[in-house]
Amino acid sequence: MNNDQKIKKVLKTTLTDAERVKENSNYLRGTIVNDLKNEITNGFTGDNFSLIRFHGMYQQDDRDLRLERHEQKLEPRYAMMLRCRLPGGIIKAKKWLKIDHFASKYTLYGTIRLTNRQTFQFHGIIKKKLKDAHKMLHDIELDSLGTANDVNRNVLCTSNPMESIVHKEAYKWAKKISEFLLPHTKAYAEIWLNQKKVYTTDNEPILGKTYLPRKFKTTVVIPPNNDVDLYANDMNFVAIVKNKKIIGFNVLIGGGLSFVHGNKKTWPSLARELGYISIENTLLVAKAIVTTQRDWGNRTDRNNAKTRYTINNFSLEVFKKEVEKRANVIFEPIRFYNFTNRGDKFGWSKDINHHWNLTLFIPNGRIDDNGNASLKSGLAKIAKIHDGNFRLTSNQNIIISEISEKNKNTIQEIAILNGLIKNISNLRLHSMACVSFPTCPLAMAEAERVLSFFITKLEDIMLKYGVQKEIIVFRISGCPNGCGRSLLSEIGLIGKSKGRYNLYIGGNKIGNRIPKMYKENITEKEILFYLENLIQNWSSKRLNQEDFGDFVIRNNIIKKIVNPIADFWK
Ligand code: SRM
Ligand code: SF4
Repeated sequence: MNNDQKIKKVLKTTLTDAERVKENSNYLRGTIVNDLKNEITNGFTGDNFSLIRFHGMYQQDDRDLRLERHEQKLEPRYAMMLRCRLPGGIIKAKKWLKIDHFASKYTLYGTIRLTNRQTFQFHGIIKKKLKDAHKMLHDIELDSLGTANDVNRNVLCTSNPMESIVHKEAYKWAKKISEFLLPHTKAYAEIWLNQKKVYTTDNEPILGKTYLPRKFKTTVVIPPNNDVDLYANDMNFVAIVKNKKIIGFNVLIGGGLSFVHGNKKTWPSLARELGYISIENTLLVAKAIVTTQRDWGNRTDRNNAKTRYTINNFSLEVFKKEVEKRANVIFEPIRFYNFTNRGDKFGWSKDINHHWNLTLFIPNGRIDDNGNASLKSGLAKIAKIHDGNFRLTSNQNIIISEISEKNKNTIQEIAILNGLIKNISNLRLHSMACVSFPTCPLAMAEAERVLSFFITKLEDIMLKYGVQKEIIVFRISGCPNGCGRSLLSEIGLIGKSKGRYNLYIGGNKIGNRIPKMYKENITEKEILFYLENLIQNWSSKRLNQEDFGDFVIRNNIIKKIVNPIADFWK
């Protein structure tokens, strides 16, 4: 072996710094407690910056204020984003009032942000108020454990209340899997909830001392509604239902949407089929998949560490065999399943118990009171009189569920008065953007704050060509991490730099096709120019109500991505 080869070998086997941080953290404690007492800075120091993520918080600073504060020789305006754990997105309306109150009183922005993983985030909690935030969550039986960093994240579950018997069961599984895969460390309770230190009982039977190589995402989904966008997730349980009961799951693994601009060793991938398992094997199989990824995942390069890369390194067959061995379960052939839709069903519907459900569109999931609407006050007013639940959807929307007949009209009135029910185009209802500026440190271009601008322009274009009633799944992400799931949209933008994006087209309605780059690094004006041409073309030449994404592929405007590893960069 020559020197070059030796160096390459050493580099290859050098663990990332993230691994050292986990290893040295004493089960995620680090010196967070000391930083909480440190009044010199509003931030966390050294490894603690990364360790607080395991407890569900990210240190951020307001990027709109960065330059100004730098010029004034001030520390950036550090504050934390805190993400709650809410498997399946269900929360009692009465508990919502506490969340609403906390956001108003103790956060810099005064808003609540619904995420596209069925939970909510507070932005702008200063360090001094963090313990109050955790105490408040604890009082309403919630926590933020395992909502960030290298663990299993908030578990998604189909939020459609119409099929509630099966939904109830699926929700139970989402909760069970979430709890089963949680970190066991007592650090969270010790640090945030003042519980006694019990070092000796720390043990991580599933995640291990250095946790997972990278983030890990799970869904439980009831076909035919793919509202959770399962193909973007590492591990998915697709319910197989017989006589209104879930009898087992088709298991799909290895989905993920991020890439790095220019780095061809990174690519998005759709989750792939492993096989069918009967319901009693669910946790065994979940554990086997997670521990295989734990042991086989790449810990030397975080850009190649997610499950899809592990599967690519070892092959799906080999990965499957290992899971079978660890779980002592043999996968059966995949049972028939079919997805027909993805978006939320807005408006009123009745569930199987004859209760009413009202699905409300929340632009970007941002719950605030602004010039156009008082979504935050409106939801709080509803929460005050509503005995049932709020269900957060994977599309950043909210379902007021289990409404009694007597409350129906009052809730409808509150919703209308506060701008929660409006006449909204299908395009807007099916749009989504990630948070991006000003809080996201990784943002390259605006997303949430430009979504409405793009939608308004596209609504005009669609009206001009007579397709204003159609649905096009349109999504924006401020960078190629792809949080807005742009790589499962019919038209997707991915930020390159301020005001510039890559334009992707050719995904489909049900979310099992990755779109391909059509134009690179273009301005907002150029995006609208190209989209107007495409929409005009589609409106006049489409066959039988053909969807936009299908049209651009059938007409060879863009090549279909069949195998993302080979096709994404071509
Ligand atoms: Fe995300 C990182 C926001 C869903 C892929 N994501 C971030 C951070 C935490 C930035 C950071 O690391 O400092 C963003 C915080 C912004 C802010 O100010 O709030 C952020 N991601 C979000 C949310 C809030 C977007 C939204 O508008 O809803 C979503 C929170 C979900 C949740 O409740 O857990 C969110 N992120 C996603 C999704 C979509 C999904 O899960 O369905 C993806 C693509 C799917 C996937 O994982 O492949 C996604 N986020 C990423 C990545 C790329 C990870 C990778 O595989 O390489 C990062 C960066 C990282 O982890 O290094 C990231
Ligand atoms: Fe931030 Fe990028 Fe995720 Fe948007 S896609 S929230 S900009 S990390």
